[in-house]
Amino acid sequence: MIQKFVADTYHEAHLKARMELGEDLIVIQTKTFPQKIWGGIYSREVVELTVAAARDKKEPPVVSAPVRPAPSEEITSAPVPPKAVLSSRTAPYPASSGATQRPRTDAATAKSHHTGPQGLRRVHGIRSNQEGMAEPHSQRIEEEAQQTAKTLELLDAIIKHRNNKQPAAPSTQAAPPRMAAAAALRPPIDESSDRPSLNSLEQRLNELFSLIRDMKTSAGQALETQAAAVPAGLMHLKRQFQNQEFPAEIIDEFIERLGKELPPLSIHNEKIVFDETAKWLKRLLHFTPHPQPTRPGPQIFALIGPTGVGKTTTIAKLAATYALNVKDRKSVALFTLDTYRIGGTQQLDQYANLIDATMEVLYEPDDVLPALERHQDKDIILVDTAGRCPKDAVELGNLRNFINLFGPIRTYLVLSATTKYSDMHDTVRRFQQVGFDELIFTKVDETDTIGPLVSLLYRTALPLAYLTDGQDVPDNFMPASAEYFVSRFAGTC
Ligand SMILES: Nc1nc2c(ncn2[C@@H]2O[C@H](COP(=O)(O)OP(=O)(O)OP(=O)(O)O)[C@@H](O)[C@H]2O)c(=O)[nH]1
Ligand SMILES: [Mg+2]
Repeated sequence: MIQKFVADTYHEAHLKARMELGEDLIVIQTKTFPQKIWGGIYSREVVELTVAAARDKKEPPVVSAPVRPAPSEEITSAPVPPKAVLSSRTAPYPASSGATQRPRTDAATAKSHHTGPQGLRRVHGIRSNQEGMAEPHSQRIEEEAQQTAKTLELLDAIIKHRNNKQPAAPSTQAAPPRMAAAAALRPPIDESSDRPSLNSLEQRLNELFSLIRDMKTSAGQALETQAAAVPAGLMHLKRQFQNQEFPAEIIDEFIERLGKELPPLSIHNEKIVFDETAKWLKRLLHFTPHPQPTRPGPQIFALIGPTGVGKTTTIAKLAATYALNVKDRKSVALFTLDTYRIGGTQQLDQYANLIDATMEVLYEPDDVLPALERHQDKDIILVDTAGRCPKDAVELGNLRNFINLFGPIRTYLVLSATTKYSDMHDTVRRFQQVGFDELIFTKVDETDTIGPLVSLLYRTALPLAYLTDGQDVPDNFMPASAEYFVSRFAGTC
């Protein structure tokens, strides 16, 4: 039985169809068109679904009919099992596990078996969600149409595959692929009742199950052959990069470069590839802890960065490494510009007391020069700053003006290792407005993967000065080195 349902949204039309025809229905076509309202003064876009019912809603299921094969691991893990094919035709958006996935209220409805008032309430909720989306109505319908087209393409491929393996019925063979796909879903035309139609449909579904299983097996074999073509050493390395969450584009670049730069014989041996890669990374990345004084007078260091990344804690650790170094003890003064955050100055004051250093609070630009004059006798001056949102260009501009007042100064951009790669990259780009010389990575203890950190160093070519791996002051602080990353990469620390 084929029927048309018209409603404001796809969901409403689909719900109407389910209320009318039951759950076993197939959407044959989705169309939108303007419908005149208010005596033809305005028009609005409506959705029309053409739907085929597999059986009468009121008729009980046919017990003796062939049913779906019992779920096996192979079938449930198939890329697009027939059940999914059918439901993806009815789902308004393609299912996706990506971060950009839409709110899946639509999928909830597609799975829902509720009809009547309860089902209706759910759909109203979804509709208001949709209306809140920026995306225009017609674009959503277009996505639905694309999804349907993709499903049909898949079915075409399945049917071609079947035709290659075993001659199909003459009617299907003669039909063009798109029609053949539709024919695979359609019950026979000469049905005299709904029951043979259901039997036929379920039989076709069973055929599709076994065809998809075949396709999955041959696709798997093709992939294995392809993998065999990549040298074992590089293949293993690629998996290590993936485990360490290097971004995909960086992995491709690394593997390509390494394939060219490593000695040809080494790329088949996992151990040699690893050792050569470690050497390669050491040459490529820059590590610059403990700068040597370049002029007389105090060396001035400032830490800048987004909020809460650990700037103040790291200043305290850095101050302690200079002030508590028994072999080469330095006199240290701590300055803070963080009068913005409640408790910002007290936090640094407590750390200053711990290492017996002087602390100055600089409230405004005019405070900078007198404070510098008071501490000309110091070896090291460390300047703490308030955390700034990387997207706040005005605040970043103010910070730059303040920092420029110090004259020659070494500035570190502090980044938390728990930040995702794209955000770190963006922060680096935006803080270039303030200006900085090196990076510090904090909170490396809070992540299992170093891929984003190494990738950032590789992509920006910025030097890394220090790493911090815990909250304890003065511990949990270390000069940056290639060895640290290599041993984390090897999983030995
Ligand atoms: N696990 C871990 N926590 C850290 C590390 N460094 C700092 N923290 C913690 O991170 C939190 C924020 O540290 P702060 O030093 O106040 O950060 P901040 O960047 O100065 O913050 P704002 O001044 O507010 O921008 C505190 O709870 C610290 O103990 C680290 O290496 N590992
Ligand atoms: Mg702070």
